[in-house]
Amino acid sequence: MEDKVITLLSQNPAKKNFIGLDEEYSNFKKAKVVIMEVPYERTTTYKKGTKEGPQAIIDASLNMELFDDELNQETYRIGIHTTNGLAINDVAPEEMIEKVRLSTAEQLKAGKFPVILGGEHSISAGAVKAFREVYENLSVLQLDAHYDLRDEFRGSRYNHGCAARRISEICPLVQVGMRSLSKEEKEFLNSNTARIKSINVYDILDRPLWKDEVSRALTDNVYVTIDMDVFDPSLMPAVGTPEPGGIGWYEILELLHSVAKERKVVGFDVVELCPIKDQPASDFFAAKLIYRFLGYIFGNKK
Ligand SMILES: [Mn+2]
Repeated sequence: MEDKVITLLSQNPAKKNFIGLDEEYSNFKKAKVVIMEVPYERTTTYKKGTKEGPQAIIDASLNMELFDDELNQETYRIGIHTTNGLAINDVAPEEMIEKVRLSTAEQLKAGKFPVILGGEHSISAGAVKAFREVYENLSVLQLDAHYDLRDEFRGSRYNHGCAARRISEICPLVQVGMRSLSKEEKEFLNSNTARIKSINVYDILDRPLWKDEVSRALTDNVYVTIDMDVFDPSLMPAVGTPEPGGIGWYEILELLHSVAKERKVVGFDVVELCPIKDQPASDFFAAKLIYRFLGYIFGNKK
C-alpha cells in the first residue's frame, strides 16, 4: 500500500525528467544515473526526425510504471537525474563529437552512470572517447541493423553511416543484429576481425549460443550503443532507416541481461529513435527498454 502511494506521488507529468521522478529521486547529487539528451541530427540520409527522439522518450517515460514486473523492484530508487539537452544541433559533426565527449567526461568525473539519448548514431563516438579516457579495458557492444563501418559517407567521416568505424578506432567493438552493409564495409570487416566481432542476424539464426559468443568477445568494461533499428520494424517502426528481419523485444532483453550479469556495463546510449506523430508505442518501447536495462545493471548491485 505504501509503495502505491509513492508511485502515484512520483509520477508528475509536469516534471520533464525521465519518469517524472520527484526531487528526492531525481536530484543530481544523489542520482547514480544521469540521462543526457543529445538531440543531434545533421547527417541523416533517409527519414528525418531523430532530433525529436530524446524528448519523445522523456514524454513517454512519464506514463511508465515505476515498479518493474520482471525484476520485482523499483529501479528508480538508485536515483535518475535528467540533464538539460545539449544545444548542439547547429554545429558541425566534429564539434558535436567534442561537446558530447566533454559533457560525458563531466558526468563520469562526478561518478555518474551516463545514459545518452540520441539523436543520430554519430553522437556515440564522442561518448565512447570519454569512457575510454576513464576506463581501461573498455569495449563497445553495438546493437544495430547496420554495420555503420564506412570510413566516409556523403562527404563526412562523422556521418551516421560511419558511427561504428569511428568507435572501432577507439576500442574493440562487438556488433550484433546487423543485416545491411556495403561491399566496402564487408571488405573492411574481413580484414579487421581481431578488433571487430560481428554477429549478424544470420549468425543469430544459425547459432543457438550466440549470446555466449557476445559475452566472451566483450572486455571487462562495456559501453552499449543501441540503435533502435536493431529491432524488427514491425515492433519498432519509428526509425530513420528501417530494415526487415530484426530482433525481438525479449531476445534483446535476454542479451542485455546476460551482458549486465557477466560484464561491467559502464554506460549506454539509445539512438536513432525517429518518433512517428500520434503513434507513441515506439517512444514508450524505448523508454521501457532504458528502464529495464538500468534494472539489469543496478538491480542486484545495491
Ligand atoms: Mn542503424
